[in-house]
Amino acid sequence: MANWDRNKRFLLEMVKQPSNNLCADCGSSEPDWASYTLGIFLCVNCSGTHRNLPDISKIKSILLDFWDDALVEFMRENGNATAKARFEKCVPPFYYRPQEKDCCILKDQWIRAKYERLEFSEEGNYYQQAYSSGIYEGTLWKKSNDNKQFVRRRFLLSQKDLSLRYFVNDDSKTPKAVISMKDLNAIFQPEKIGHAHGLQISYQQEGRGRNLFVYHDNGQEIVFWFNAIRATRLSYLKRLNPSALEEELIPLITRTSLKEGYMEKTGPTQWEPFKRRWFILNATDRKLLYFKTSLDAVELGAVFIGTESHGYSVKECQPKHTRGCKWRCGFSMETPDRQFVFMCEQEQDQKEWLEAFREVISQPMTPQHYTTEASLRRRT
Ligand SMILES: *[C@@H]1O[C@H](CO)[C@@H](O)[C@H](O)[C@H]1NC(C)=O
Ligand SMILES: *[C@@H]1O[C@H](CO)[C@@H](O)[C@H](O)[C@H]1NC(C)=O
Ligand SMILES: CC(=O)N[C@H]1CO[C@H](CO)[C@@H](O)[C@@H]1O
Ligand SMILES: [Zn+2]
Repeated sequence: MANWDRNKRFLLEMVKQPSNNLCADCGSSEPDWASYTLGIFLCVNCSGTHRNLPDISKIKSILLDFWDDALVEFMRENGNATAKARFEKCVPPFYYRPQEKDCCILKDQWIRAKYERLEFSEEGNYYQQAYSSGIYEGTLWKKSNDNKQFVRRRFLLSQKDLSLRYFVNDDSKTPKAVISMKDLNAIFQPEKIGHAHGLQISYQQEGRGRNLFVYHDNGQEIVFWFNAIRATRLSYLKRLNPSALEEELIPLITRTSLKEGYMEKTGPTQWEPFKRRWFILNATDRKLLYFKTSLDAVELGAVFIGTESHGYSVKECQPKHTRGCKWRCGFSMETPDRQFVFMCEQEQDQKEWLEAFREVISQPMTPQHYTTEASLRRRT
């Protein structure tokens, strides 16, 4: 019993040290689990994945389990920093390191890559070569544009011409689409897509926002695709900005939108019935895109969001009428051309949209933004 208490105290001291006070795999704070075969401190969520790798990692709770002297000594000799030096020795710069908030598949594969496949323990690891070699090819399930079905499509990613193509048939020579790395953005959207491995690929074509929704049944494959796309995006960014530091380009590889979700919207006279639309607010290009549903391939429209001094503002409001409108939390957006009225389902949502718009409106515009504004206003 004496050992039980003393050893628990030792572990609680260890886990407070700066190198151990974050989960070794997702960086979340106050880890209270540990792998006593790898010598790392973990959050409960990551410990769940370790539990699925029993040949490599064995898990105990710091507070609830019994720790004998030898195991405590092992933890002291190892720890997060030692494990990191060994298992994260050569993580490619473009490789996405998941954080606490990220989806399960990213965290699960990061843990498997590090400890099971030893993907980052030596230079030129077999698995790492797969997504670093400049070309990646295979089939993915892609949501059909006409209905909710997913269909098999062959995809080909090439670093040489900085593009992603896909083909309707396995043996077709002519791609259905050639997507440039210029505006391509790939992010996991498991909830929206309704599949744990669901990946959304967004891009621009003829000035319109477009989406592809894909998944692969195998978790390793979809994360390889994701990182192969990241590698190709990084080559594109390097070619575009040859003098920039790699650290400056890495945050630009993939972006998340400021906010997305359903709202109800009426037409320009505000007497038209309200219609539910899926909105995406992008802080980078200051565009609010809207789609018929969350899984639509092509945008219905886009609104540029400028600054207050250019006549853009948002405020809470009640609409003139409520035809077609099921939701009650309204706000309006003023632009130089017209007023928009939006209805949100929940007050929380309304608050988040208002905050998101205010954040964009408060940022100064760049020359690129003036060009975007001019082209969007011409379109409407
Ligand atoms: C870990 O977090 C994910 C969401 O990020 C959740 O779906 C999953 O159930 C969690 N697993 C455990 C073991 O808590
Ligand atoms: C926002 O727009 C920029 C420029 O078009 C694009 O590169 C980026 O991927 C977009 N972000 C999202 C989340 O789609
Ligand atoms: C993922 C993570 O944040 N783990 C921590 C484990 O310990 C190392 C070494 O000090 C830290 O750098 C990591 O932040
Ligand atoms: Zn964790």
